[in-house]
This record gives sequence, structure tokens and C-alpha cells, in this order.
Amino acid sequence: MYNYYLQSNTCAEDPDTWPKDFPTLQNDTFLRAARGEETEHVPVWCMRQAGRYLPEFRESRAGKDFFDTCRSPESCCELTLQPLRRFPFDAAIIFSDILVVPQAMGMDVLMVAGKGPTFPDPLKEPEDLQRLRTAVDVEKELGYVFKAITLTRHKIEGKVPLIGFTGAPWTLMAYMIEGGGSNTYSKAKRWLYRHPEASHMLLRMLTDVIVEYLLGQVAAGAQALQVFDSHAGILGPVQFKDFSLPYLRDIARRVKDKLKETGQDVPMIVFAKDAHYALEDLSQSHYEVVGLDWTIDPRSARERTGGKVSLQGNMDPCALYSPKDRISEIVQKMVEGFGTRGYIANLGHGLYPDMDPENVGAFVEAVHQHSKLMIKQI
Ligand code: 1CP
Repeated sequence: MYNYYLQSNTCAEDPDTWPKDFPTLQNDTFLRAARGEETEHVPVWCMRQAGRYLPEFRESRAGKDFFDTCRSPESCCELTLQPLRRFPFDAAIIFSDILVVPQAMGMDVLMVAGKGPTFPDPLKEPEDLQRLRTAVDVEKELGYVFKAITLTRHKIEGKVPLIGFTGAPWTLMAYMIEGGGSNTYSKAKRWLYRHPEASHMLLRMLTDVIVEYLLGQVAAGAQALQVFDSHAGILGPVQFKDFSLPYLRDIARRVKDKLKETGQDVPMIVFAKDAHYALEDLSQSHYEVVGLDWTIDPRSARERTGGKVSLQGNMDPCALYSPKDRISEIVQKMVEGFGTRGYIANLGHGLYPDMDPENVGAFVEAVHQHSKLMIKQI
């Protein structure tokens, strides 16, 4: 029925005419688990499931600029679907990057081979904030992500829900000041100590864009949203409470308030990597799901969040280097630790490029197998 959208080139030429009557969702396990409802098995997906560990991903990306790929709805759609063709994941995440938001605010970001994302002209001093666009036309600057989401929602044919995402304000601020990845993030942290006012101003600007961006993703067809605060751990409890948590809360509250007006209910996931100190706070921040890295013990995470939220995570990605039977044992312990209700299995961070796709398959299968048995025994 949807072959027209899947195959016709006219679709690529005039994406604004794509309709939003999406195919019916067949597997809503992930959405039910996010809301803490009963499921037949524990749903599973992997951060960076669309990535370089897949030979077909490397082939599709070969010779193409990373951000050009992000700007092509057809390429994003294809890359998002690739892992679903191999593994019975219970959710897809749209292929894009968190750094499209600083680009939308007027900053240049390049993907340099062997180095990663690079800002040729990062923010150095508070005066540099004047270089940023204040009122960002999100539709104009990030409409290509919305188009990718709409196209992918059609092409996914209702098999599983599609997750949209954004970077959190602090994590994006860290890249915008640091100019790329860093071990210490000392340039960005210097701002927090030396320029707290300007830091809050930047975080507020980012929050405003992120709220519009997430709402645009839902309007385009995203069925869940994840906020990645990948560099939360570099902050520590005091600075996290001051410079990250209020903005994470503000994002969830504003997105949810707006969606309520139109009767929409889209689960939101917050993943603040290495912020184990903030688990209690995060479980009371208007997100349905808290994502965990592998440094947190599943049982203690349950105790500390007291049933207020669903949990997502958290196998050490490096456990995928184990033989398959060992992966199965590790998964079993993890699922037993979290329990099968209100739980979405995932890794504690993204897949690495040197991982064996077969072991990813073993991970997914183990989650389904063990959890089905456990649920039957309840
Ligand atoms: O050419 C390539 O393929 C480069 C590798 C790559 C990929 C596959 C980058 C560069 N980004 C992506 C896609 C991507 N990025 C997704 C796709 C969907 C999926 O998960 O399958 C997502 C969700 C992201 C989000 C992202 N980008 C985060 C948050 C998640 C995390 O890993 O903590 C971060 C921090 C980034 C920045 C970024 N983009 C790429 C790299 C190598 C990095 C990290 C740079 C660094 O901090 O050193």
C-alpha cells in the first residue's frame, strides 16, 4: 500500500506532500514498556544501532560527507532501516546527529575523518554568543530531519515505533565551546565556573530550540523521544543540579504541555551518561523512562527510582566482545536485575564500530528469550 512512498522518486522531490496517515503500528512493546504496562517480552534496541559495525552502513556512507548524509531524508531513512532488516529490534532510532542543533543556531560543524565532529570556530568567550541565531526557524533549519522522520515512518511500515532524539543542552554546550570531543571538557567547564550567567543564557537558548525541535519531530511522526546528555558525568552532582537538570526538566515539561493540547502522549527518555548521582532526581523529571549506563547496578537503580519510571539499559557495550553463550548469561542476569515490567533492554552506551553484528543479534535474541520465559513464570 505504501510502495508509492517507498519507491517513487516523486516522493523525494516533493516531500512536503507526504501524507501523515502512517501505517498501523504492529509491535508496540517498546511503547508499552515505556509506560510501565505489561508486555509479552522485554523490548530491546541499541544506541547507535545504525552505525559502522554494519558493513551495509559503511557501504552506504562510503565517500559521502557525514552531515550531507544527515541532510538527505532518503539516506537517513535507509540507514535507520538497515539494522531492522537484520535484527528483531523493538524500536528504530532515526539516523541523524545531536550536532545538527548547533548548526541550526548558526555554527559550522564538520565531520573530520579519524577525529570526529569538529567546530572550526567554537565559542570562546561570552561575547561569542552574539554569533548565534537568537530566533531559530526550526522548520527551515531542521526541516530535513522532519522529512527523514516522515519518510522513515512510512517505510518502516508500522513494524516498530520510531524514536526521535536530541542532545541535551549541557552536552551541546560542551561541544560548542570545546569545538569537538574532549577528555576533560575543561574549556566548557571553565565557562560554568567563570561565566555562570552566560552559561545559563546559552543553556536557555539551546533549551528553546530543543523544545521546538522535539515538537517538530513528533509532528513529523516520531513516536518516542530520547534526550542524550552524553557528557553529564563530567559535571558532578552540584553542577549537574545547576546546569543540566533544570533544563532537562524544562524540556520534558514544555514538550509534554504542548503535546497535551493536541491529546498526544509521546514517551520521553532521558539518558544522562555517568550521572548515577542524579538517578533520584532524574526519576522525578517528567520523563517516563530513565536510560542508564553500565556503571549502575540494575537492582539498586530500581530501588533508587522507586517504581516512578521505566528503566532502559544498561549492558556494558564491551560485553558484546564475549562469546555468544556468555552474552546470553549476562543478559539473563541483567533482565533478572531489572525485572521484566517497565524495562527496555539496551546497552549502557552506543555500539562500537568493531563489534560483530552476530553478537548484536545474540544480544537481541537473549533479551527476547529470557524475558519471555520470565514473564511466563510470573
Ligand atoms: O561517519 C560516521 O558514521 C560517524 C559515526 C557517527 C554516527 C553513526 C556519528 C558521528 N554520529 C552518528 C549517528 C548518531 N549520532 C546517531 C544515530 C542513530 C543511532 O543511534 O543508531 C545518534 C543517536 C547520535 C547521537 C550522538 N552524536 C551523540 C549522543 C549519543 C552518544 O554517543 O553519547 C553524541 C555525543 C554525538 C556526537 C558524535 N557524532 C559522531 C561522533 C563520533 C560523536 C562523538 C564525538 C565525541 O564526543 O568524541
